[in-house]
Amino acid sequence: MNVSFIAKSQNPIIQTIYTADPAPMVYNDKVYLYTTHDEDNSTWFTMNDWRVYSTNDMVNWTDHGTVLSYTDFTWAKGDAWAAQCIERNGKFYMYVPLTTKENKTSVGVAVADSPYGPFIDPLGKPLVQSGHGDIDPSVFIDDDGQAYLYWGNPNCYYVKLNEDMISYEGQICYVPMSVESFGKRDGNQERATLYEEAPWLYKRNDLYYLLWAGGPIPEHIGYSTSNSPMGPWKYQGTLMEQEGRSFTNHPGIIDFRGKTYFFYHNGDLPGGGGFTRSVCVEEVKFNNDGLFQKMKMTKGIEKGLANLNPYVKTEAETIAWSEGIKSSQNELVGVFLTAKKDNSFIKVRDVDFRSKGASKFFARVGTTHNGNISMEIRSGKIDGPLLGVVKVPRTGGSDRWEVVSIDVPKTTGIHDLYFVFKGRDNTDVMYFDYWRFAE
Ligand code: FUB
Repeated sequence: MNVSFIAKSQNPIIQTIYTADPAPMVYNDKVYLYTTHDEDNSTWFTMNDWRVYSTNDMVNWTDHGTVLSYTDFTWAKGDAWAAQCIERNGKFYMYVPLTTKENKTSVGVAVADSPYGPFIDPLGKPLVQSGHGDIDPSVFIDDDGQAYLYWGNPNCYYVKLNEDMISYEGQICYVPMSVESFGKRDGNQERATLYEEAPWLYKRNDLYYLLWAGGPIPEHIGYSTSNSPMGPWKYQGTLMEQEGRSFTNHPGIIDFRGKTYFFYHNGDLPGGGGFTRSVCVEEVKFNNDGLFQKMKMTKGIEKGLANLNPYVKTEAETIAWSEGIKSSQNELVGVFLTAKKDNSFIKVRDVDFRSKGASKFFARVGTTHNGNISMEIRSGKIDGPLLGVVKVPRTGGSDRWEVVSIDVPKTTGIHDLYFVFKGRDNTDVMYFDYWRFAE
């Protein structure tokens, strides 16, 4: 990968682990991104848990680790596939598909007091089961307070959720799979329309949008609109054609600080593919009639929405771009980074030192190696001006840490920062938990 690509890339937005099935949520002027997690080297949808990331600026993303696992549901045997979380009255409801111990697909729900969890299963059983293809739940609360749960492959189902968000009213409804609603699929007897899976319900200016992954495989993203959250739906075409080395895709869309963002996944990370996917984001543009302008997969958001304050503790896992880094978590420090090899690095965008300037740097680090392990702090580019070098003490493991401090030349203004990890001939070079600058 050459330096100019590094400088410009924001997509995929998570590089430290494989993530898929993005489910963004806006809460208290911040974006939370719930994802599924493809295990490394997967050759199937081997997925055990759900993760959450957050951002204040759409370019630096903080990894909050695993928030829920299929093992948190006593009745489930696996398949932690595409989920979505929503807030109501200060509680967070996460709708998840799971395979039951009886080998049936189902949708469960878990509740938390915070977007970071811990989430618990209030029912001790599935919330809803149609008997066929109960995957990919998507939740939406309309302006009148009525909540809807959509899901399903190859059928598309919905229920009206009760106000408690953990029960529903009436029967499971089938969305009619008509060509007018979902477009025509050629030559497939089983599916008459383009609808495959992954419904996502969204509203803008009184128009309801149902986004979905469309077939035949490899999937594209299509969408339909309606004047009601229950349809009837009118097919409006393709939002994003198939591309990006993954045979599935999955839509998620939010409004945030006056802009609209579309999340999806592809296989674009090194080692990526259909079972090792990565989440990406693009800004959405609308036509005057309210329909989407078709979009392509790009290198991502070019301009962040806010600067980052370096004078407060920043988690090492707040990252705009990284290479050669893995994230893990433990009881002691929560989520932390492991620099896997010499010259691996993370980039943090738009760090605002202001006019007062920084002259000290603190970081919590560790390594198992003796001597010659260091972390360079550079500004602007991976080989940009050197602000300092932290010599990393041998702590003995990721369960033992030291806070180190160094003086740095007075640094003012706004810069991208690069933390470059040095340890020639070593693997798992060092661990990095947090950093902070001071005057
Ligand atoms: O991630 C597993 C499955 O692949 C999801 O449930 C589908 O939407 C597709 O992305």
